[in-house]
Amino acid sequence: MNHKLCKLFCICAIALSMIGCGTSDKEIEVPDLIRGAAPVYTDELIQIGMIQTGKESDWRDANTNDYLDTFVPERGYELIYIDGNSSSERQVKAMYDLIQQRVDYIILQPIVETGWDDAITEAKNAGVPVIVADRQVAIDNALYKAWIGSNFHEEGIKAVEWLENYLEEQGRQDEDIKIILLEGTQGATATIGRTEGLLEGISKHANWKIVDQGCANFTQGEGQTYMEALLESGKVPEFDVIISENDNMIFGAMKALERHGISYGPDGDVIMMSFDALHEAFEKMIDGQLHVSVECNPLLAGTIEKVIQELEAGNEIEKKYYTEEGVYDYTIAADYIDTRKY
Ligand code: GYE
Repeated sequence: MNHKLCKLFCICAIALSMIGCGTSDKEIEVPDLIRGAAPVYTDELIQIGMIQTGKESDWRDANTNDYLDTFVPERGYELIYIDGNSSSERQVKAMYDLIQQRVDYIILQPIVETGWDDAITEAKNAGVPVIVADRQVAIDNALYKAWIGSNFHEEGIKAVEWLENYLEEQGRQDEDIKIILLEGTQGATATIGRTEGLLEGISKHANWKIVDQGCANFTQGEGQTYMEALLESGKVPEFDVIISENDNMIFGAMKALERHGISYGPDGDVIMMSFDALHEAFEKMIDGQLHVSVECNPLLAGTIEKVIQELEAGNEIEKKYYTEEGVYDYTIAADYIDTRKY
């Protein structure tokens, strides 16, 4: 692949001189299947098949845009983007299609961890390298090249630490604290890791209690309908905290609270916590509606591109690459909002 490398090097040099015009955080409509058009250099581009989960959240849109901005012909790539449309079956089928096309690499962002044994084994046998990103797959890691993403368990722990500090600052550390936990898609690493981290931390406080725990699939619509159904059922007459496993679900929950006349956020009663740290979450923290968002970085394509370049050069790579992430609450949101990239 030396000719590819040389081409890539030249293209990267040009692309680097253009940095600043390439990325956008704008939401764009992503067609179901995109083939990067590269009429002149097609046979020299590195062909990448990318299997996305779907369009369930704003985090996901930022993540998709990052791939579309990074793996472009000008940088030496042809991207075949496949939207999994929130269907694991569709994702698995896409994997077999890409193996058949003999793409140079498959980037897989699985919806759930299970069900990948046969498809990834097939890719390995066919000599098509698979890079897993964002969520993980529950298989022998020798079957794929590397995984790139967040430490979701650590994110859950950080959320609990924030709540401990906040309650202490408010002098409420000995109060009974009733928590509603809104979970993401079941079987997804982001849900598994965050839930484990949260439950581990929460269980250390005898006076904290989870009064309701349920799944809203990471979407704003389900966050709202879940919370509305819960409030209407009267099952949970009192609660102090809502922890939502992503920003979009808590935005939906906010609408439900408003409809029921319940005040929330630093300017209200209910303590509101979520994950992702979207730009909109910063706006809501500044507006006094959200207390904290634990960061989860969707911009993974740059690291993946480096991994691919190492593989092209025949170099050793790591098995796991974790992204660095912080915790942002309403007291500091205004200082950071202008630096946010998604
Ligand atoms: O937090 C959520 C998205 O897997 C980290 O999936 C990702 C999660 C993210 O839909 O907003």
